Amino acid sequence: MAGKILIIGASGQIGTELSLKLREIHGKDNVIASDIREGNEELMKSGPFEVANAMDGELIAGLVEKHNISEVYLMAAMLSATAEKSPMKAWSLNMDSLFHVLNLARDKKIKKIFWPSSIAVFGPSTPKKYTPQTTVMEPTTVYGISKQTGERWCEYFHRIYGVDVRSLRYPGIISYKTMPGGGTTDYAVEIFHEAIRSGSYTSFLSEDTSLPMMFMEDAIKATIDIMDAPAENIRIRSSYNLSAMSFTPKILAEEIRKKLPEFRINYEPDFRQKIADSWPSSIDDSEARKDWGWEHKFNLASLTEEMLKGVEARLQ
Ligand code: AKB
Repeated sequence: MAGKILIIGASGQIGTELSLKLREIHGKDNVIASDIREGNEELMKSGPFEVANAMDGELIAGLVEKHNISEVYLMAAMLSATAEKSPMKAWSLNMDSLFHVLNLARDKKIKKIFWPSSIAVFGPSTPKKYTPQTTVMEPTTVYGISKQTGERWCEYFHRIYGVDVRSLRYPGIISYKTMPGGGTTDYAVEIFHEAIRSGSYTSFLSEDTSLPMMFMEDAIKATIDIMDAPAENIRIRSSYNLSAMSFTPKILAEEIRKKLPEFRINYEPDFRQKIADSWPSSIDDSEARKDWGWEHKFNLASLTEEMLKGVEARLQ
């Protein structure tokens, strides 16, 4: 690797585990974690950390120079549910931070960017089942609009300036090390914590709401795989569909009950139901499988087993 890696938004749900994995691969001093707030103990102890606001372009440029950075993973974002409460703030964070890193790459200060998109780029007029890579995209959430716009800009910077930017449309990501914050798919993480802590959970999505989901280990693998793939294999420079499984709260609860027979679930859909209803229920990710060999490992049964084990160990 010519330079070091900078992770912006390293204290978040995906940023934490991505930082840990990249440090394992490249060595701790070659991966600089940064976020507006410090992360959990495991992250803070694992290597260098810089407190930085992703919206401060000068600060980010300064970190790139100071640490001789060649690759940036921009994981900072305001997610779907929180963004609906502060639309302008979400737009500024999600777009400004992206422009800062795209401009650094255009100006040849960095060589490669990873930027996550989301299934939120799709909207109610998109085909809901096995949503194809290229289709109608009319997102109705602030978060979805910002991700779709970001995708267009990534492709533009690649086409016009030759920027090597790579992106994935993440489904809901399920993990136990760091809690997600402000997403619509968060129920699928909360449910495990409540199943172990109290034996019951009230879902903010209805029992039959099917959404695309993925275990964290697979999401990290996909992120590293797309970044490691030869540039010529990355034909899509907006963002790749990515999929592992789809399930509803009811199906997930049934899977949890196989291990914890006493577990109970109630349903009290709130404003997040509308967001979920506007998203695909399953995703066709054949382009990612074809172009750079994407394969997922975890299904509903193995994800549930890992989550119950992981959450239990953390709550002890
Ligand atoms: C959210 O629910 O907002 C995110 C996402 C699907 O991008 N987890």
